[in-house]
Amino acid sequence: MKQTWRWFGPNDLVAIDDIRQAGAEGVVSALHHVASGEVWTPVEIAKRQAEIGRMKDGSPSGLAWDVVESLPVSESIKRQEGPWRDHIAAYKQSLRHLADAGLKIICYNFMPVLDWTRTHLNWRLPSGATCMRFDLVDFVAFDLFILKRPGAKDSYIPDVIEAATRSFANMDDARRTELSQTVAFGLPGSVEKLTLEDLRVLLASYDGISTERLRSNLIDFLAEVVPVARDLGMRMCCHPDDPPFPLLGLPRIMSCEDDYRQVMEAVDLPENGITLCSGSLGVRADNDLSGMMERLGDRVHFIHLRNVRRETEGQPCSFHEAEHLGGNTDMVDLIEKILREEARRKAQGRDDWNIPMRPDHGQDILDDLNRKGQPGYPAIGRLKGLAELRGVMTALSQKGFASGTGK
Ligand code: DNO
Repeated sequence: MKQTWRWFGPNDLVAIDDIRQAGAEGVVSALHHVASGEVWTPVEIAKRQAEIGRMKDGSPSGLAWDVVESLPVSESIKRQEGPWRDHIAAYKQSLRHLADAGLKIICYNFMPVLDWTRTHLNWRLPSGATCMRFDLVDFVAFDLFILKRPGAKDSYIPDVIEAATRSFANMDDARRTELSQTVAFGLPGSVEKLTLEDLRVLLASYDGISTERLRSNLIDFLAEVVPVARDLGMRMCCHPDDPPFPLLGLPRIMSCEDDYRQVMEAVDLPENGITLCSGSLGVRADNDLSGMMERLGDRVHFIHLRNVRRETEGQPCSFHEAEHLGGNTDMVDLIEKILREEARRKAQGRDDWNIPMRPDHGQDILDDLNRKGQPGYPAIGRLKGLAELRGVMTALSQKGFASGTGK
């Protein structure tokens, strides 16, 4: 695997110098300042490449922009409403500009309205470290009593509604505001920063859009853009829903193996691929990550390695972000399956055998706790995650797993 690191651009509190010192071999980035539906221009792309290529003192960083995360898909495209055809044309144009600049791997998602969502950004662990958490009860409290979504009560079982009612009654104003901002205002990388009113309007715009309709809109989008990506020698890779179950009455269509299988088969080209995010998919106990890597590995073009600890059973459920080798996903087994896929590609002479991965998220530890950086993306927590993952990768490779000669 090529060890990469997500960088949010010049405003990121983690510098290119830090990324280099963490031992990353490449960078994942996006033009977050360009609105979805607009074209990414060659000038802006080149500017970001130059920023990645230099350290603070002007010396070369030795790092390049390897993966785009994300080239956002507009809400119009997801709903097939308004200027969606223009947005698809703009998407193709951005792909052409990115390909001209040498960028080949494009991550995107098809989650309506909200990208990833949590209820706590700094949840204290017994060690004093903090992590992100999704507490179903608090999320339901947000939905019922802050957002006051019409029909919200029908989405949840009575026990959860009762717990949410109690939880909301016990929250002080500061926690209510924090919860509201955490859920609705967008986390790093999300395209929109929404107010509650924006959120209500956007949710209403999905009235009548069923799961099947959203899936067919995704397939229509891919049928347009994947052939373009293919001609340009690029690979698209869809990020799973996070969390991987429906939220706020919205459909979610990339939450499990069967979702991926349907979309991969509908546009059956190798360039129609997957971002295997172990943290997002790992929230569901019925997602067998290692099995997915074995069965769908051929289409995996980008990997996020992260772990979660489920706190309740079933779906939807509560969970928090665990250490990279802790949590419910057997990370060693998953890495072994990835290394085997890489060995298989190498044997076939494929030039995409070195799959880019990034240590996804990280707990806030040591100086991270004082820096107040981007939620989920601290310097030291991620550095620790990368170091642990690198250790597993190295150990397995040296024992011959990567060449398929291991047990
Ligand atoms: C969260 C991220 C997501 C991801 C997008 C990809 O940490 O993994 O925001 O970047 O969903 O399109």
